[in-house]
Amino acid sequence: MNFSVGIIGLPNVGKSTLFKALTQQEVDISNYPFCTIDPNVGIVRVPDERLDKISQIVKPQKTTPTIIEFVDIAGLVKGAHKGEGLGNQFLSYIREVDAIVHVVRSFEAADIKHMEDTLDAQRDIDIVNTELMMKDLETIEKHWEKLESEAKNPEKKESKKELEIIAKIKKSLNEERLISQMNLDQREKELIKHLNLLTIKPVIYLINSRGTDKELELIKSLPDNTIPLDLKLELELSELGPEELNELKMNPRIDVLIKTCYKILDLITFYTIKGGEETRAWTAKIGSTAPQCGGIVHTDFENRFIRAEVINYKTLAEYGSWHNAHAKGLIRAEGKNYVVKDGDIIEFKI
Ligand SMILES: Nc1nc2c(ncn2[C@@H]2O[C@H](COP(=O)(O)OP(=O)(O)OP(=O)(O)O)[C@@H](O)[C@H]2O)c(=O)[nH]1
Ligand SMILES: [Mg+2]
Repeated sequence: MNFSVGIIGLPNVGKSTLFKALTQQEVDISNYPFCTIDPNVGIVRVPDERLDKISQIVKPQKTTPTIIEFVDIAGLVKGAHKGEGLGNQFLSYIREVDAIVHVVRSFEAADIKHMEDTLDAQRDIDIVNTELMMKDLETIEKHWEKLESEAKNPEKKESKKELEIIAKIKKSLNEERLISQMNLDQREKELIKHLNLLTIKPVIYLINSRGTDKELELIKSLPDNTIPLDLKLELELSELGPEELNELKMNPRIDVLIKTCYKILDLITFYTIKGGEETRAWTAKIGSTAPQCGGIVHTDFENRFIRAEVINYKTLAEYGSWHNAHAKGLIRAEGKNYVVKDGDIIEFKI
């Protein structure tokens, strides 16, 4: 199962710099606004100490990490929902991603043009969020009339429920609150999924800053899921090998961002070891059952599922070898209702 994360924000704030640091792809990061027009798409290996440890224990021929997709989207400006700047077209790219990294400039650099001329992280966040909310309101308006007439039909109970949720969302958006801040439950989210609303997606705010006192002053009252990161430095570090990093005593911090993406997307990692041939990490939604996770690996593992043999990473690491864990009877047989836990190592039996 692959999940994708869209990188958005005002022009010239460091979105492509982040994309390049994450993916090592050669993309244009020239110093002018609207440098990116068509989206850049790249796959990033999810860093995972547990996978490394399992590999040390199992010693497979091959180790395969799980991946996450990042999409670097064009900068957006005030009035974008009405077609300002590069206009509306970029919004369709945001519709397709599962989560958003919203890059906000908080670094000082006289030579790099800021669309709003001064540094003000909260103002910039509000500009971008307002555009997304306006677009969501527009989507809702388009859908409203049709839904309202459907809801009058007593047989269409779902339409009535949907109309109620949408009325609630409209109120929230008009009060300048993102849908993601509304605590909708899973059923409500399902009912309006087809509308592909933008502000329902979970967001991480990435404050692009060197972390000087003055810069940090600007980010004191920002929302949850805010990560300060110096993207220029991260890009430089991403180009160095482990030895050079060691010499400089520097550690890249970009992994924090990838891990936070997992957190906001409610994802877990499970592992397969395929008889010692290949140790591999996989991604699933929290709450997935054993057959559902089987289906991520191979359709047969879902359709012809009999049982799963499971040991959690923690237990395996404690016993230090597959053989010991097996001998002690620590590999459990689980049935089709078993909810897979983060860190489970699974052998699917069909
Ligand atoms: N000083 C400094 N410059 C930065 C930093 N991050 C990015 N830049 C510079 O800012 C300029 C724009 O960076 P990009 O990554 O292309 O910005 P973008 O958000 O993708 O811009 P658009 O595609 O035009 O929307 C480049 O010259 C970068 O080198 C930073 O942390 N500090
Ligand atoms: Mg760019």
